[in-house]
Amino acid sequence: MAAAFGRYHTAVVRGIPDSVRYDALIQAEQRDYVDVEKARQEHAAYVQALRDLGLKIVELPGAEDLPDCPFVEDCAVVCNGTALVTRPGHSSRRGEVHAVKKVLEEDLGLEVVHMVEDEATMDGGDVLFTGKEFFVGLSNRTNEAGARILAETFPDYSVTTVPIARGLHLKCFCTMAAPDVMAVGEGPEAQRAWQEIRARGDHKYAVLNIPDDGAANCMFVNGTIMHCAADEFPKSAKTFTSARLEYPRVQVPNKELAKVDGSLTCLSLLI
Ligand code: CIR
Repeated sequence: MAAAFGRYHTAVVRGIPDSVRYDALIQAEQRDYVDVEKARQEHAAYVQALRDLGLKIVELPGAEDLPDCPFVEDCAVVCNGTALVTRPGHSSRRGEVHAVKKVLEEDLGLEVVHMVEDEATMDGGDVLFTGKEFFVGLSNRTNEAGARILAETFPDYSVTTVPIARGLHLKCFCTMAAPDVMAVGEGPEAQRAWQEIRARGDHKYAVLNIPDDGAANCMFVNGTIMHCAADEFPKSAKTFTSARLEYPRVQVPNKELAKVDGSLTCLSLLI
């Protein structure tokens, strides 16, 4: 039986290692160095926001040899009591999945499927679940074989692939802001993805166009929208404020980890 959309009881998060500053993967050619102490403060505010929404927090310790380990979303896709543990697209991130798998299986009692095929890759940041179907970004990190394994793991839902030519993941610029409402960045790649979703998805969604692509990464958790902070994305924060959405909202800071392409969704696995 499918749970109501956006209802969760537990969040898995992971601490920030010092190595995030120099060694985390980046898309930009020039590194803008993460202030690790500030990143930890922002992460704590994010975790507190989830706690305030009623979630139990399970925090894995950060690992210095895994600089991208705080981005736990990429390690698994969790839906209706089953977790598909992924095979991340970048080889430097493959070691992250072991601790995540252990906690999902042993501590949280989920049924775990592990993507082990050599040719399959997937980052959870490419997997958008609407409550009714999945969209999977085909990016540098996620491929067709990964999407096929997702479809086999969750046979109750259709899986539609969306090509991503630029940017890291589908959810970098397209997420669910509320039930049946998609937040989509106004940039060309985001809009292209939205046109694919609209044309090829099985269900209809309203769209909330967000001026900054990075701010279109928001979360709908237990009836509340978690979104970007006004001092980071003034125009986009205003869009969330003035949109006629019938849900309470909370702003969450994410300035530091955004420097290494971290977004709000990527910092937790919601169960
Ligand atoms: C990476 O490039 O893999 C990390 N620096 C950022 C991952 C962000 N993940 C996500 O948005 N789901």
